[in-house]
Amino acid sequence: MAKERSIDPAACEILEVTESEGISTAFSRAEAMKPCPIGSKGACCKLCAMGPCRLTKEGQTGICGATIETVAARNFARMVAAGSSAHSDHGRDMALTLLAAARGEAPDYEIRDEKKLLEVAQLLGVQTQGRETMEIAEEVAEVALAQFGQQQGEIIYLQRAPKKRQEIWRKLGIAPRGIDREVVDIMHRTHAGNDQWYESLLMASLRTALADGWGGSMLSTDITDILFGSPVPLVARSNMGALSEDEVNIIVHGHEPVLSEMILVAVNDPEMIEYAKSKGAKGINLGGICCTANETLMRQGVPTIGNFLSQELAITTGAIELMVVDIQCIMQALAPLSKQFHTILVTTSPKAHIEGATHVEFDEHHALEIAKKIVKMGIDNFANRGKTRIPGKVNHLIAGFSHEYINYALGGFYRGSFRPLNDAVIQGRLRGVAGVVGCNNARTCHDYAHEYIVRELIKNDVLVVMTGCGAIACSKYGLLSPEAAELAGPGLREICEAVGIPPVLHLGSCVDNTRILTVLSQMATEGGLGEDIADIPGVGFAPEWMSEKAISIGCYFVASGVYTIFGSESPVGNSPVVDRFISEGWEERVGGKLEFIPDPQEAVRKALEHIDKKRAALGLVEYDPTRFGQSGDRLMRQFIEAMEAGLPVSPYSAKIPDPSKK
Ligand code: MSK
Repeated sequence: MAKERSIDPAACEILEVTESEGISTAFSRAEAMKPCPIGSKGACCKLCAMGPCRLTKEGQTGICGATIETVAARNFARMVAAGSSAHSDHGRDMALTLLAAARGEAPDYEIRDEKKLLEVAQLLGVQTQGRETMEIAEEVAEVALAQFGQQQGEIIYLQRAPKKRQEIWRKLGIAPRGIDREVVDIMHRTHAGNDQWYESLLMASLRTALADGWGGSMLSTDITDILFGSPVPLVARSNMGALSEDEVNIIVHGHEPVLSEMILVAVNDPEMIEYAKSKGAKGINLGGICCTANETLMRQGVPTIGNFLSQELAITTGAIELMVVDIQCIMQALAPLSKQFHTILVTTSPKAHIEGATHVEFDEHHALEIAKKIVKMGIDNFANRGKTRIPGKVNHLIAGFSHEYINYALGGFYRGSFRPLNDAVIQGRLRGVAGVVGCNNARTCHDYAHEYIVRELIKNDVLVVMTGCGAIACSKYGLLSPEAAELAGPGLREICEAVGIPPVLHLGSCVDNTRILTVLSQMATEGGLGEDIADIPGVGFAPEWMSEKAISIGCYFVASGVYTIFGSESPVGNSPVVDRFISEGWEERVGGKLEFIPDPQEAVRKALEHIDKKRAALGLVEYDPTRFGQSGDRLMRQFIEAMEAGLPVSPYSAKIPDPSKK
């Protein structure tokens, strides 16, 4: 049974325990409760107290007369608004932290990437010459925050998109005016008795999603890099085998690195380590779950213990003293589950309380002090640890790519900028590019679709970039390691060997999908692949999506011109008209389309067909893998040797972090 629920051997091992001991998990609950067939396909309207109206019969309307098209489109639009608000509010909190740091009110934070600060300042129109770093940082934060409340005009970052793309947005009237404004616009227009034309609702949804992708989320990524450093590739570990039998295990889970970076500082404090030893532990071991894992993984090499569906399983190992969470993707079930073990669950965000958890409110003005208090709680709990069952499964990956690093790596080893990447596509060495992102979903086999799709794409010479829980999934199967080049098609393998990169690049957390937008934008402006993102032979995937954030992400990719494929059934499936509009209708207008394809094989087939169609439209040579695959390179060897030795070295940066953290 466990093997049908997950392809992750560590997860399967723990699922056997939960099944035999009757411990409730998302896996068992999904089995016990089938999804509502009306709500899951967008046919239930509960926007007013005359309903809920369930439109299950041909031609049926709600009490107010709303058609199935209106109901499905309104439900979809509200998913976009909720997803956009979550990611963008995360971006706002990053900007507020930058502001506090710049004003000297959050002394535990600093500017770790000054170069990025200056780049962002220039993009935001902030004067840099003759000014102190903190003065620039303060104005960058203020300008960023003003983007949220802006009422008119356009958000600044739209200018990062290719000119042709910007014109499309303006012509269609979907260039976002302000980040918060677009979210409120959707909530207003979906109130009973307002916008009741599915086309209008769905085009407005694209504008809101753009405010997230090219606004709140993009600001979040940039400001996070400024505060905590832009990622540089490093070798790290993945899966539950990275938990320690003899150290205090502390897990960070959620999304905002404002918390997790301070917890990391606290666990490395010599006083804390000594304190842990005084309690009988050999030290303190930090691990991550979900996107907080991605944040600390890509910048600091902190191991990822698992993705969304691993959060309960990690506690079931009995080896976690304390799990500290902030925002998003945290299951309420963690609170009762942690009581069955010795784990202390600590919530920290005023926006994310969970009944039964211990709440220690985080405040960036006293960040380290609070982080130490939380770590101490974990250490004190070590004495309560009972029987553990840590699965001995661990994989290595290279994390921490960014558009800046891709640019640098290709430039450093080749001849500059994105030219080599574009040339590889033009010559057919790469058939195309793909972004595979998103969550896990207990309605599908854990990690299966991620692993299958990515393996097939690289086999077909498609370079893959990944974020979020999808990236964590594929790291567990070795796909983010240089050795995975052996699974790649001959052209992609040749590039991996020459440049020293894996065929699947880790680009960060789910908020960092904006890095993919920037990569695509730079490819489009580099030349040779058309003038717009929609011209590039590329696709987007969210094979195991579950969150409203994923819907917003999918929509901003579509609005940017990308063919985007989601797994599972369509959430607007009960309205064929709306389902067709988000595919064909959007494609006619913005060049990108959204399709829900539950079968991963069919999804890959359609993706490759699309890539080939785009190649043909550009007049590129037909993809022919037999022309490539004759090279090798020493850099690849170095990576493999480093990983075989279990060293967290980064041949890129020549930085050798503390070996005790291996
Ligand atoms: S954590 S939104 S389950 S990717 Fe970003 Fe993972 Fe999806 Fe949450």
